[in-house]
Amino acid sequence: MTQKTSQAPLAIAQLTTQKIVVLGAGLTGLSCVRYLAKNGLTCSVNDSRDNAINIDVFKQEFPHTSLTLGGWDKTLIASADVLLVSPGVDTSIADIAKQISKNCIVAGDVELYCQNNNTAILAVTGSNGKSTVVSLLAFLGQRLGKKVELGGNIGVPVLEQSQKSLDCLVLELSSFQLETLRSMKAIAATVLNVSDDHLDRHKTLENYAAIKRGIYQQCQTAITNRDDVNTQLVGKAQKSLSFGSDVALDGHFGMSVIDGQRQLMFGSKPLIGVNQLPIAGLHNALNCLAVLALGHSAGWPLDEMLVHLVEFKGLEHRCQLISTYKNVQWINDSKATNVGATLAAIEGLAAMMSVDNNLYVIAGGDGKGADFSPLTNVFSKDVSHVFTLGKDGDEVAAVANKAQIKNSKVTRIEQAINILGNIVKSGDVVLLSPACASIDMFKNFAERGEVFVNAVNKLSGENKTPSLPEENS
Ligand code: UMA
Ligand code: ADP
Repeated sequence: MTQKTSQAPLAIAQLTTQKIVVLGAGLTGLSCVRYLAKNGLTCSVNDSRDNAINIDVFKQEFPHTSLTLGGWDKTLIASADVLLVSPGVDTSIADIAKQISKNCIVAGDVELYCQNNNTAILAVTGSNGKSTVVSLLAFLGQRLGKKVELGGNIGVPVLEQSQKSLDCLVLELSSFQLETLRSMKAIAATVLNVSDDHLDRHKTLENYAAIKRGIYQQCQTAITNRDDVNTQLVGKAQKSLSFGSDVALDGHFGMSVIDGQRQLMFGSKPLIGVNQLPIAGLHNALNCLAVLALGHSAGWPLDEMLVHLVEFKGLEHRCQLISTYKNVQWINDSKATNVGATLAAIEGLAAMMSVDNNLYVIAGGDGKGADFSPLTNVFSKDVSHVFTLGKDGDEVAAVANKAQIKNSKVTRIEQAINILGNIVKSGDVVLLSPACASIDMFKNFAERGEVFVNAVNKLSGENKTPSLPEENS
């Protein structure tokens, strides 16, 4: 498949004579249609699912746009000069790949945005931590009085931000979005980490990591993670800097232990104690370093960022402390939908715990074909007991058996919480970190997290000492 060679073939002025086909009628697809319509351009939309969208609602908003549902329209795809592809649509499948004409431009919404906007971009990808990092970065930018907004995989299609005049767009990018992106010139870009995810589409970890590293193309500063070789820059960027959990060289971000306290560092300058950070765990300390590196690359003063860093509240369902009932930390990490996230949560929390206390983990769900064996060592080293549930709970149990730790099968999260209510002691930690998608038992990870929170609240509520009736004055 060859691409047209002109500098900005997706510039609006170039598109007026082109036949544009949008694949996928979800958030991204509709944002493309809306953006094109605002610029006086028409297109056709094709979605392979029957009930992808309410046709009447679509026709009301886009009366001049044709819509084909219920299968890939091969003739339509073959006729396209430009295919705008939604991230969830895999163009390598035969029904699409075989139809794409020789000169057709295949691009995503972010490419369309970049060819038509000069807004400064700070770009973030990685297998885990993207949403945390972009949210904290945007929070700091806003606290510093800048017009900063979030876009991309976090849930706001980038073209929805295209009408606003911003100082900076903080962009979360998935591997799916990076696959069709060529023209982004970010002020700074980072790959936070790479671990197994989406291999059903990208096939190998090497391929997936290479797609992620595509974020560095044409960026001014590439920000890499010294702890993760898969994030390293191959080739050149104008500038590069790094972060990591080791001691930092001058001009880079790292960690050192000073007077017994682990500190975030910029070169030899201590920035803030890890125990003062608003989000827990070593993985979140690394996330904070990535945020500081990104902000620093954008010229935001480090001292000012540090003032506001401590005000960040963290995101729901990501290693979120939701109760201290019985002086136990009850932690909701329902967003841990892959093995890498659970590994980070266990290692990060265990590093902060006394050896006398127990870490209890609730895990399992839909493993998406992942290999759970990387959990064996941390289970054996850091975890006392695993409660397994869901479609692939038995696979998690097999790893717990190999690690020679206690494990119990439960059918519901509430059942695990009720058992835990009777066995936890002061100083212990209970962690919901499934290492799996939630789709086998719940609508999404948020619903799974809420079930955990409600079960803990119910347990602590039921066991509260009844308050005395108010005295009459
Ligand atoms: N569709 C088909 N055939 C397919 C697959 C999808 O027709 O084979 C259609 C669906 O019927 C649906 C539409 O495509 O109508 C959905 O498109 P999409 O899956 O690309 O989803 P969008 O609604 O456009 O949302 C996408 C991202 N979704 C995915 O990457 C799967 C959202 O990330 C993102 O927030 C949004 O664009 C805005 O940028 C979600 C996600 O799950 C949160 N991301 C993955 C992740 O974080 O792991 C990558
Ligand atoms: P993403 O947007 O990449 O999915 P989130 O910030 O939503 O990332 O976090 C997803 C999961 O990954 C959560 O379980 C969280 O605790 C875990 N996590 C966050 N940061 C990291 C990191 N740097 N390394 C590994 N896991 C992480």
